[in-house]
Amino acid sequence: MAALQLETDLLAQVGAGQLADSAEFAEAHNVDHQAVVGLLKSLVMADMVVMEAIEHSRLTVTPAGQLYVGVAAPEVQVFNAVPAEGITLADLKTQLGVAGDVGFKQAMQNKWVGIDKSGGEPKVVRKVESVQDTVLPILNALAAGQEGSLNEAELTPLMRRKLVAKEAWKTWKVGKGPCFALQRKKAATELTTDMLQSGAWRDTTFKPYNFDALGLPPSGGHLHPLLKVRTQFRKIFTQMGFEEMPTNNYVESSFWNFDALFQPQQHPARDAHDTFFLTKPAATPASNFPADYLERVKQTHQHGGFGSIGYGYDWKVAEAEKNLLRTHTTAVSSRMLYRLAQEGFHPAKYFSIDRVFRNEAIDRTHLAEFHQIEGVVCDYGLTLSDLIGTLQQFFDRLGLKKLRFKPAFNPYTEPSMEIFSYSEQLEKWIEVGNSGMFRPEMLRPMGLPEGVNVIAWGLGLERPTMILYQVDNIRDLFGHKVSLSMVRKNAICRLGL
Ligand code: FB9
Repeated sequence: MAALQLETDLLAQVGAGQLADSAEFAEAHNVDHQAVVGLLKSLVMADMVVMEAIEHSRLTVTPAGQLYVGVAAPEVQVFNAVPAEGITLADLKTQLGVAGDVGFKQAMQNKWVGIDKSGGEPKVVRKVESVQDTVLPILNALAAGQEGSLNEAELTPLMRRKLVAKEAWKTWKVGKGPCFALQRKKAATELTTDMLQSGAWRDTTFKPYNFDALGLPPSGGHLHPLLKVRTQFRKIFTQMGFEEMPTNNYVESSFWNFDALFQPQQHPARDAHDTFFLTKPAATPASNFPADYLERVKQTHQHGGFGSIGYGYDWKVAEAEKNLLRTHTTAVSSRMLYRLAQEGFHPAKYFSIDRVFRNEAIDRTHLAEFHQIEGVVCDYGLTLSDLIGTLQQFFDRLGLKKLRFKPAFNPYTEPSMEIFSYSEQLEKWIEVGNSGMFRPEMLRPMGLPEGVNVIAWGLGLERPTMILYQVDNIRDLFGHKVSLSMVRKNAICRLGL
């Protein structure tokens, strides 16, 4: 039946004061009761009618109880299935299925059966001669809709056994509302100049503003949590006077990624087990590297200098030419420090936050790529305490007040320290990064003046993001398994706030 016709009939009945029960109206018009309720709600919104709830409830046999209607109560089925010599519980359950399970517990409770352990295997045996099925008549009566003949005492235990349940629902008595009319006047949704000029606005019904309406959610972009945390880290670095390094080159040469950092060519990190080497373009011709600087790097690796004995191995330019996916943004720091030396040294503070790639085992917190955050401070006479002080400044802004340092080793820093902090959120000490003083074997060949020291530290972007956004597995944060709704709905980043 057309909605409008239904509305007209409904308003006519209300007008005649005869809409005592919305269910009867739905039945009479052969429409679903929910449709009538929907219509009523919109008429209430227009103040045309008022609705008064009529509570209904009835007891029905649950789907679990349906199994026994017209058969026998499960406990009776069990009793009947127990032969004089007894039966194992397993056989009973095989024989009766669900009824066996449910019935056995109840039959035990009714002390109709018991367990006889005297023989080998425990047997279910009868403990009474006969039983009377007081449950089946109730289930049958209910299934037949004869609820009236039953009393609470009989029903409560079956409700507790979830064989019977109370079903409650509402229908509505409908009366005239303050703006009742037999026809719904199309409520105007806007005040137009014509209405104003003609004065028609005076007897126009306007659709009431629904100030609770949420309206369309503002569409717009959504930042991935990693990018929100990155923004916070950027803010912290810029607040501390750091300048961001250009990191827009995932592909790097071994020269800037390893050799410039005084990382020896036979270092384990330099083989394909740890590093993604490129096949095309496989190499960066050495002519792309500053020749004099390349020679100094070679000499330093082979013979040392600047107080170092070097590694004493045969340094190969071919190894340095190999292209790879950068394993750390420290490769960018080496380029920046070389440029700083070439342009004429001045104290500087740099930072980088971008992707790095490591051919490592993937687990809950590690992928083959992650975002490295790095801070570098270069100046005359910098010491380890400057590094520790700077780290306290930096992590303090992350809300990590208490730091501990553990001696560590990096090929390009000496001394090196792993950084640990007490996370109030996780209530434990966690590793929050690594740091050190860049080696003179790295800095001097670049041309950085004697006396200039460079302190640096690094951490990941993924771990803080996982902790802040309670993401347990890194695959749910980064990669093809990420749910877009997580990106759409993730909260503001409160790091350092
Ligand atoms: O980020 C790490 N942990 C971390 C950082 C912040 C944080 O904040 C919480 C909100 C409160 C929580 C945790 N780590 C470094 C520690 C571990 O997660 C570690 O298991 C994984 N590390 C990555 C490398 O994994 C192979 C994190 C990544 C890392 C480690 C070292 C460096 C950079 C990134 C470095 C460096 C460095 C050293 C000297 C000079 C220059 C750079």
